[in-house]
Amino acid sequence: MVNVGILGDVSVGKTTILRLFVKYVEDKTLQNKFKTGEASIVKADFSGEATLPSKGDEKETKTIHPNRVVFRIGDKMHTLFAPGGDDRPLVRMGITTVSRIARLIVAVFDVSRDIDDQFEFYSAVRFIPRTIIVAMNKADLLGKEMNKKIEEIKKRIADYFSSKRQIKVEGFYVTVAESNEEFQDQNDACARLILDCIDTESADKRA
Ligand SMILES: Nc1nc2c(ncn2[C@@H]2O[C@H](COP(=O)(O)OP(=O)(O)OP(=O)(O)O)[C@@H](O)[C@H]2O)c(=O)[nH]1
Ligand SMILES: [Mg+2]
Repeated sequence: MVNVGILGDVSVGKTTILRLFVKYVEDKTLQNKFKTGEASIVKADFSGEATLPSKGDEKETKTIHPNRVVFRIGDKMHTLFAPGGDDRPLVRMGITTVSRIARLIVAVFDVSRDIDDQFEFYSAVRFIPRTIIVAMNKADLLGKEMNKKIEEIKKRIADYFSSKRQIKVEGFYVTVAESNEEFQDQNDACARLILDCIDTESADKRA
C-alpha cells in the first residue's frame, strides 16, 4: 500500500491530474498503454470539491477537503490524495495531514504562471518526505519555445528544493492534465508519474 500526496499551489491542476488518472483506469488506457495488468478504481472521492462564488476571473471550483482515489493494480492497493492549494485554514489542514501520511509527494507546478510565487506554498508545508517528484503542468499553455522554457523552469524548481529544503527531486514530468489530443504524451505523463511513484516505493522496499 503506497500513499501518494499530490501537492501544489491553488489551481495548478492537482484535481485534474487525479481525474485524468481515474479516467485512464476506467477506460483501460492504463492497462493497455502501460501494460499494468489488472487495474481498477476501488474508491474515487471528490466530495471535497466546492463551488465557490467566483470573483471575476477566478475559477469556480476549489478543493476544500482532500480528494482521494484508492486503486488496485494486481493484488496491491494504493491511495492518492490531492488536497487543495488555497491558504484558508480548513484547506491547510488537509495539506498538513496529507504531507504527513504520504510516503511520496508529487509537487505540481503550473508552468504558465510565475514559478517563484508557487514556491510560497511549500514554505508553509513543514514536513516533506525525502522523495518528491515534480509535475510541470499546463505545458499546453507554454506556446512557442516550450522546451527551452521547460528547461529553465526545471532548473529553478530543482534549485529551490535543494537549497531551501535539502530535497532532491527524483524526477520531472511535463504534463497536461486536461485531455487534449494534441498533447497525448503529456496527458500520458500524468498516469506515468503515478505509476513511477508506486514503482519507486516497491524498489525502496526491495532495497
Ligand atoms: N490548459 C490547461 N488547463 C488545465 C490543466 N490542468 C488543469 N487545468 C485547469 O486548471 C483549473 C484548475 O484545475 P484544478 O485541477 O481544479 O486545480 P487544483 O490544483 O486541484 O486546485 P485547488 O485544489 O483548488 O488548489 C481548471 O480550470 C482546469 O481545467 C492543463 O494541463 N492545461
Ligand atoms: Mg483541487
